[in-house]
Amino acid sequence: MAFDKLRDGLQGAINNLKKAVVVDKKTIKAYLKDIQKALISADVNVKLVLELSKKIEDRGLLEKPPGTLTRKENLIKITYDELTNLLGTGGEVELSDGMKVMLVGVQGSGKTTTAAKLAKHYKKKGLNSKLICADTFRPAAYDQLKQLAEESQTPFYGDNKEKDTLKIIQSGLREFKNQGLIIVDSEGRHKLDKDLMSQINRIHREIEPDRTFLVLDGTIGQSAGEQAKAFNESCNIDGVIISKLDGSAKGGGSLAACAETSSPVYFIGVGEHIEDLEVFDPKRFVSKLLGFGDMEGLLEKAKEVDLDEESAKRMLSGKFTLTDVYQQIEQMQGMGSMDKIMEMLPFGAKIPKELVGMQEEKIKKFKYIMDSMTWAEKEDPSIIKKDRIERIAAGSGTDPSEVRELLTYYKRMKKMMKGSGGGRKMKQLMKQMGM
Ligand SMILES: Nc1nc2c(ncn2[C@@H]2O[C@H](COP(=O)(O)OP(=O)(O)OP(=O)(O)O)[C@@H](O)[C@H]2O)c(=O)[nH]1
Ligand SMILES: [Mg+2]
Repeated sequence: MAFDKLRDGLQGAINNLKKAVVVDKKTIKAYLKDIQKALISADVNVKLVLELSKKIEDRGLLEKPPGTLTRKENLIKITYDELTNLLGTGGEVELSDGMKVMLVGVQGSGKTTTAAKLAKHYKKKGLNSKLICADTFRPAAYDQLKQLAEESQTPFYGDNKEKDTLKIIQSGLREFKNQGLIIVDSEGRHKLDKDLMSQINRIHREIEPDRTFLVLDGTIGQSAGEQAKAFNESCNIDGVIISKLDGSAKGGGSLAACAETSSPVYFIGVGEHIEDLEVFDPKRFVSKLLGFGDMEGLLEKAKEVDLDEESAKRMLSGKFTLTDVYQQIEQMQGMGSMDKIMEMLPFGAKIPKELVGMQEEKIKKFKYIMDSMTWAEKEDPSIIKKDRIERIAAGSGTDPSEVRELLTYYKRMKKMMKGSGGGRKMKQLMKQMGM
């Protein structure tokens, strides 16, 4: 698999470090050598690797370990921080019905496959995805996307007789009445040639997509940076999707190279099937690389996990939405034992017993359910009526009773936030946060 080698290399470095008796300059040097080797073999640019190890070294030598971390543990935490920085930004992109999304990229980078994957991903989240084939360059493009659209049961528009791409898109938009999340698959060319760029520019001006994503082939490693830069300059992309990371040992290189050009990577493609798309979240990604269990413990010990300030403020103002529940669950997943988490949440001891005993499985399910809700539904769950409950359950592969259970849980939490005990706890929290 794609990141196995990188993961093994990084975890090998950490294991060697753990065995060391003292943490002196020599130990740190040896540790950094291992880290460098792992990154370079994943095709991360040597200059970036050297910068990263310099930062780890400096911080490792100078920094007072936060919380109850030992120096050794802090070195690992610093590695986590710096790798997260190296891989840049990303995370879930909130799209909504009524938006137009355009995919661009060179030939064979994975645009058509990714278009179908995105349609499926956002459909699962409750959006009304639609696909337009705007590739008049490659003869089989129409059939390819049509078939993928059928597979994902997504409405499709294309016209294999029309030669003008712009006309096809305009007809498609008319046919779809500009409703739903419209994903436009565009054509690719051999290289970054002028024709491709001017074609994309022309479509851009006319169609004005709400989001433009560059699809990059992950097997090209660090050369991904050049492409990201070129597309950034000529057609103002909003972010990158890196495909084919399942079969490539160079994934680390392409991720780091995109980050270097300040192009956020939002998704990674990890297979040929339409389900093989993952949201790219650098923090989660790096903690997976370094070993989830280890990182959980470390971050907890460093007491780095603050309750998100925005979220806390919203709660204080009496507005408590499912988005907040979602964030809590996200935090819980990265943080280890439930009891510890409870100590940090503002409602402390007032947490319902059943939640404290809540299994990891259930937490995951709640997350899937919320992933299938729209943003508006998470902000105001009272708008979720019976038919939506059924669709959300279907979209998330859960049972309607589980969706209802989540909604009940939310209502109880909300009530608790309003209660007087909650208020007192809140004031404590406010004080702690210096508000
Ligand atoms: N293993 C793997 N294969 C992928 C992935 N994404 C795309 N592919 C394969 O890569 C090949 C090219 O993908 P397309 O989606 O046709 O690429 P494209 O950018 O639309 O190509 P053009 O339209 O010719 O420019 C196909 O055989 C896909 O099945 C991925 O994440 N993993
Ligand atoms: Mg294509």
